[in-house]
Amino acid sequence: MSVRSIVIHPDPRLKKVCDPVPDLSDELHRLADDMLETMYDAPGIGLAAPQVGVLQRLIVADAVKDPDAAPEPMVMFNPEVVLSSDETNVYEEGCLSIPDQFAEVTRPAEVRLSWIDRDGNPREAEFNGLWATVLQHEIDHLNGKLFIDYLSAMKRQLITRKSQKLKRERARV
Ligand code: K1U
Ligand code: ZN
Repeated sequence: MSVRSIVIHPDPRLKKVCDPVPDLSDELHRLADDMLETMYDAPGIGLAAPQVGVLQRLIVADAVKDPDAAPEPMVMFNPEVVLSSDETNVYEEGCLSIPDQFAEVTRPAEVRLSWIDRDGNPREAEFNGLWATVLQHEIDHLNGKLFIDYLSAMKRQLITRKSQKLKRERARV
């Protein structure tokens, strides 16, 4: 397993609609393992394949908040929202592709997802709380959407400029 480098906004790869994953392969399993390692290393609670430069529909997440609790790594190939609640939740979101920037985003409080698991089995389950927020944020990444796309044009521009500056500074060192 290895830690991959994370694509920083603005970058055209973060605006692309990703392709469905065909049959699972050793290469895709390796990518999933690398993404989990990259997420835990960051540290983060989710990661989508385009954030490591791969334009395929794969996400990983672990939204267990308690640092003393056992980790719950989740790997989802071709995840889809099949049902969303009318009830909403507001959460201050961050993004590993937009370091140090946070903003409140309103999303459905509960979602039912379908996906293909690590073993190639089709799965469906409901998620709420932080899990629902993170998984929707990650699925948005697969559709070329970032959390700043929910903000006003002015806030989005401000955050984009800050991220651009940070990206330039990182490229210099
Ligand atoms: O997709 C990503 O960029 C990862 C992102 C997921 C996310 C966080 C919060 C709300 C929605 C989606 C992150 O993990 S940002 C880092 C973060 O939130 C965090 C890091 C360490 C401990 C706890 C949270
Ligand atoms: Zn993100």
